[in-house]
Amino acid sequence: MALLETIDDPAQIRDFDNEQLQQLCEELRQYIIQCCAENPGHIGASLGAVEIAVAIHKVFDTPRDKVVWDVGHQAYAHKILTGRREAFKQNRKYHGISGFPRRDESPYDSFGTGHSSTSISAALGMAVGAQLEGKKEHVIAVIGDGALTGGLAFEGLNNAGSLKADLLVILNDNQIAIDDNIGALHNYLLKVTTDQRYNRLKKSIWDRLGAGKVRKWLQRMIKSTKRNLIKQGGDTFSLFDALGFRYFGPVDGNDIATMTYMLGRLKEIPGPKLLHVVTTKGKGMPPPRKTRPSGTLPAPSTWRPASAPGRKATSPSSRKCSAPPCSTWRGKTAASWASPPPWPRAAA
Ligand SMILES: Cc1ncc(C[n+]2csc(CCOP(=O)(O)OP(=O)(O)O)c2C)c(N)n1
Repeated sequence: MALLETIDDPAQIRDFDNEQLQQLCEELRQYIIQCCAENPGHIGASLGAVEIAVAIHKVFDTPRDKVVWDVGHQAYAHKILTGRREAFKQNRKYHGISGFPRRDESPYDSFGTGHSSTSISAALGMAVGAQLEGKKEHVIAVIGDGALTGGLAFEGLNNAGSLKADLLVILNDNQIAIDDNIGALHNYLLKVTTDQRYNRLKKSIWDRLGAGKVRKWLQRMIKSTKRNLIKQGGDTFSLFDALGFRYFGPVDGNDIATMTYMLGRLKEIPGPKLLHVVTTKGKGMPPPRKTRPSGTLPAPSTWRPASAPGRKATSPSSRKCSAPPCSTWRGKTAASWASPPPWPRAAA
């Protein structure tokens, strides 16, 4: 932890080069894994968002610039970087720090979270407030593809797009929420991230980006060609544009060089913009089991908190074989507990 143990304030990383940032990300991952092994928490979401946190604190002048983490369960790297490295050992413990951002815990936690889908509206309020006070502040909302499906997130997008506020939304797309994501928005994002023509174009654009006027002109031209091509290509990329946002991405959200580069550029662009990043939930951990516990599902009478009397422990080795997703699993368990309806069932 050579680098991490020297950092008590994110201002210390602003001069880091990509190599140092990369090392810092690796150290953060190791530290999160190490601490969560002792003291469990939202490890998967936070491991996936390490580069997002590092890039934000590298590029933006936090805490003057504000970052709002949706739900807040993915913000462990942010907490560790913002003066809570040692305190993180007591994450979620009695008298320890909260597992979510809290305004009374740190000036870097600009919004108290826990509930999902609130970040865009909260960040929008901050951006409009700064504008009214004539302050030059950047406001960033980081929201997952799961939380984006919440109605309040759309209310925020709708509002921000019409107010033309200076707001950056980072959409952290790992294609999973608590369980695998489903629904039309999920299908839409999948279409965006897997569109090969788009990805080829995107790569050629970003590869060409660099200094020099000719290059800049070329970039603009390629960009507008890309947009036109995309628009002609159908409705694939129109959702965020239609809501008044400039859409950028998809880019690799676990690549620190790409992330700092993109955020550095977006910092200069006014108005509402959305950066779509693709990340891997649980990055750095061994691959999760493809299957879920089955057959070991405790009978309802034993499905109680670990400390409750009568609970049966299920050792990891006894958990094997395939089973439905955990939402189905939970639903079925709850249904099995429910009393049969008082009226007679219709004959099938
Ligand atoms: C209002 C509300 N409903 C439900 C939840 C439960 N919840 C916790 S995290 C989460 C979404 C997680 O998915 P995503 O936003 O994709 O983030 P990821 O964990 O994949 O990074 C939800 C719905 C919540 N926190 N608040």
